[in-house]
Amino acid sequence: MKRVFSGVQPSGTLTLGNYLGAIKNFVPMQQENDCLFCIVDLHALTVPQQPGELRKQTRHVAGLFLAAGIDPEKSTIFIQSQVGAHCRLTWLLQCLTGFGELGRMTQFKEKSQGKESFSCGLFTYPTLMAADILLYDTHMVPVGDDQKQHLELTRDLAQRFNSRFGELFVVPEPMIAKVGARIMSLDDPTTKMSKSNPSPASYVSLLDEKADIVKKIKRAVTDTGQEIRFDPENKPGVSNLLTILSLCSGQDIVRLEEQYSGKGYGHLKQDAAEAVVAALEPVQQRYSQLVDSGDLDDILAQGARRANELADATLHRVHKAMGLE
Ligand code: ATP
Ligand code: LTN
Repeated sequence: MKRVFSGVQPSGTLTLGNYLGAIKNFVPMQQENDCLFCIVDLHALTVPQQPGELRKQTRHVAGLFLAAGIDPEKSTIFIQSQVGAHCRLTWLLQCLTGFGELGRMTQFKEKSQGKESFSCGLFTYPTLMAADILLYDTHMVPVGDDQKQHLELTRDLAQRFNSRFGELFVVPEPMIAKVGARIMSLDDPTTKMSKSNPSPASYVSLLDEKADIVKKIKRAVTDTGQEIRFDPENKPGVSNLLTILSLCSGQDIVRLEEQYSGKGYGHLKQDAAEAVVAALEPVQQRYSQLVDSGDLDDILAQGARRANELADATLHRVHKAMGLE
């Protein structure tokens, strides 16, 4: 059995981008793999968070994992801060990471750009992510396209550690979907849809009401011209809607292009909106049943127990290899 690990930050209400680019792809992986899905609250702290909100959003992500189809009987769901080994391995990895390596991370450059001040945590974020992954002997990491560079650093750190201290870490492979790995903002299709975007018109939240979803998609920025064709470079808005429609309806993008030949953007928007509503409806229904039930606490406690066992065993091996024990 292969080990799968992925994390989602409780930094806001999850978006359609998180769902199509990551969480939806977690579900089928549970059949044949040992999966761990983590709510990475320590990562969320790299930018300011309001404590009550963070607590609420952490439960929210756990509830959405379950509502999206992650089965706690098959997979381990846990909260990062409940497993102390993540921080302890982060320090050890930081001592193997070059300052320049972290300075080249595009997510850091984007998130720090134009800010008067930002935390050291924002800078060292990728070493915490590497610790998350390496603690569990992870083979595969399903993520969106934006995490590719962080995964490369994780692989480099695993290899660096192994060559200095002996083969200890599994070198993980990223799993990035061919379609949907980068869902774009609705109001600016040249930037990634992000839950931290201050403009709610830029994203569909997984808990948006039907009328809001329709309104947001109908107002999505499209491109000049009238042709409906998949061409992310020249037609980013239309290509984003085609991607969303394809993933929510299960239809191939090439077939959709044929189907919309000669039709206007209005048709595409209407159909994309309906497909998103239909895709999210079952998730929203399950979420409302789950979030207030006590089951969630039990699932998270059980998840933390298993994660702590696995992570402590790895940390112990790392300590021995590095001369700390
Ligand atoms: P933030 O906006 O707060 O930085 P985020 O939504 O970009 O957060 P995460 O919550 O950590 O980041 O992302 C969880 C998963 O969703 C990751 O695998 C990430 O690659 C994926 N993801 C995030 N945004 C998109 C998107 N627009 N399209 C596809 N996948 C995405
Ligand atoms: N950095 C990721 C979230 C994340 C993650 C992980 C993803 C933290 N730890 C481990 C996969 C594996 C993000 O911002 N999307």
